[in-house]
Amino acid sequence: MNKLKKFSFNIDSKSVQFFLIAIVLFWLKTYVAYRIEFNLGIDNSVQKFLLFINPLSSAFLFLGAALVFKKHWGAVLIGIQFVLSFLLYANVVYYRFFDDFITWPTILQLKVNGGQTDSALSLMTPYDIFYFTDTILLVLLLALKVYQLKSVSTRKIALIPMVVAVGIFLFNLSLAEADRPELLTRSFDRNYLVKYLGTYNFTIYDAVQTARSSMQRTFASSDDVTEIENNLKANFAKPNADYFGQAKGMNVMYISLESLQTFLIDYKLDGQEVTPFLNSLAHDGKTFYFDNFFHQTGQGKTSDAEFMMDNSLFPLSQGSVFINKAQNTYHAAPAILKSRGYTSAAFHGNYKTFWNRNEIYKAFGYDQFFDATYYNMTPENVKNYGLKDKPFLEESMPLLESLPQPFYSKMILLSNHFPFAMDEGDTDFPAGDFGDKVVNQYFQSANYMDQALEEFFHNLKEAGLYDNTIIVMYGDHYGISENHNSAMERVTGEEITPFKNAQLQRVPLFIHVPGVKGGVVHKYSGEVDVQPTILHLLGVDTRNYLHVGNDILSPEYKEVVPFRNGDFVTPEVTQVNGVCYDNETGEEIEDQQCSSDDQVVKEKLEISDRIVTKDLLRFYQPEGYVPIDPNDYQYTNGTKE
Ligand code: GP9
Ligand code: MN
Repeated sequence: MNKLKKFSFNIDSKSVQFFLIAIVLFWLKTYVAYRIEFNLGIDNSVQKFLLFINPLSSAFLFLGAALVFKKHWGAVLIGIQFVLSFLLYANVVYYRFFDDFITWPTILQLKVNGGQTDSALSLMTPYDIFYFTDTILLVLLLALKVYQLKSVSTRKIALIPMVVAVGIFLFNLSLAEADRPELLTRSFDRNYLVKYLGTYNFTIYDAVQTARSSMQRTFASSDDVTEIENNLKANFAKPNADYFGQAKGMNVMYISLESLQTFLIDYKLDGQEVTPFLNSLAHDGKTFYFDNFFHQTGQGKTSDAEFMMDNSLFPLSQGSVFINKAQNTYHAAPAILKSRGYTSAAFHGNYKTFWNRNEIYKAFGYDQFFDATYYNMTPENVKNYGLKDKPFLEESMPLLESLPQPFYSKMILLSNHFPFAMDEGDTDFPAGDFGDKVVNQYFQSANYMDQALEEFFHNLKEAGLYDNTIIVMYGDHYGISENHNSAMERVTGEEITPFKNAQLQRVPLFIHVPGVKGGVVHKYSGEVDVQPTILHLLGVDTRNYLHVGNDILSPEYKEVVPFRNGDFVTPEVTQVNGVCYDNETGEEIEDQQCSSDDQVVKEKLEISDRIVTKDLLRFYQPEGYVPIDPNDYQYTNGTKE
């Protein structure tokens, strides 16, 4: 009780007033900046509310810290206020140019590049003084002696604003997590983190992530590479002589089929095929269709799949490799092909910061990134995460045609994304009737995607691109999670056991190579294997690259497919959570093969993790590879108004 008294009586009311004025000014200023400077895509009232309260916890936390400096707390508070204002303003200016928030890696890089003072100046206006008015006002209040602050008698007084700050922050975070689950673990997008947690908290979060990531790489050296190199070379599957170089000089186009699982291929709902176009490719004998192909993604979902397609390395077991390891050195397909005369481009109807694509694409060597700013993002064209597949693919055609050939490109589709809701008029396909809205809608949105693809293929043929382009289409990850197992039991007519669930992680893979006979390939394979398969078709030997996947078409390809969580499948057995199942019966078995495959899988994942977390490719120069410099790339849309 005595202590409490001390708290309440030893700070005079004038000081409390001054402190609260500082808090309110800082709070409102930050909120105004959020509203007028940043395009945060606020789409519901929870998000509106979160945006309004999120500067408040930072205000209490940082400004409250000034009270630790008993005598000079007023001056310290103004100092802190100024530093925070400067941080906010730096973000405002940076955003005006880059449509993005500042991150620690970019600040550190700025030091290396010497910064761009001229262009920064051109982004400032005299009105920007607004961002410092609160600091100026506080200085005036003290200088003109409107407030004469007394020193606080105990440092412990600072605990009060700290507790308030933590309270508000936890409230804020719980609302944010409810609106956007796994916000911090998956982290998705800087825009989201700022929208939900605010710029100041984002800077702290980013600092922790950056520090963790750079610690992991600090103790690595070129010695770490030798063992890995030996292992990967010993396990290398040499190219198939029948296919090697068959597509030499051709364009490459990947199409990421959002959330498409293999069970939909040839599936009929009420007698109607859900994906008639893809089904026709699966059976045309001209396209390679892989019916035992599995996704190997972790929390980074779409971006993890992209990571594997470009790098033939596994994504991280936790968090997103796109976000946490964007500063690494990579030997990605766009960079490998660059020295062979290829131009590369990524196409996606969402904004470039999502999954930190605009940063990591630089490390992969993508020349161009056509993000949402290049498309007509009208309300009727947009659903869920971005542009619907039909307008996306249509509007991509002229952009694609503008690329110098040969090109390496990827189209990342979006419409078939959880929760698979469609706008009226976009589908006349029947919904399922399985007692689960998400599952029911899945058939409609997959059918929409299938139609979009058929139109796109038609346009590619019209444009003369079809005959000189390898087209690779893959389901990026599952669409229907285990939460929907009871509806899935009705869809598949089988009980979804852990074994069955693993089998459901099949996603379709199609590879069309002009002039090469295709057919159904039953080999058990995964996303990490696609890159060497395609590079070999293009006549690029991948023997000297530190890539963990192998060419699926090689006669030496070994059919053991690791999942990111350490489970795996082979043509004979499936291991889930350490339990081995016989593929034919689905029954648990004690199997010698399972334990030796388990070793292979663990080793493969471990090697990949070492390469990625320790950033080992920076110590390794594959023979014939011309390194690229990420700093040479920038994805700002010059044509944007
Ligand atoms: C967002 C899109 C969807 O840009 O790629 O991401 P997901 O949630 O599937 O990872
Ligand atoms: Mn996805």
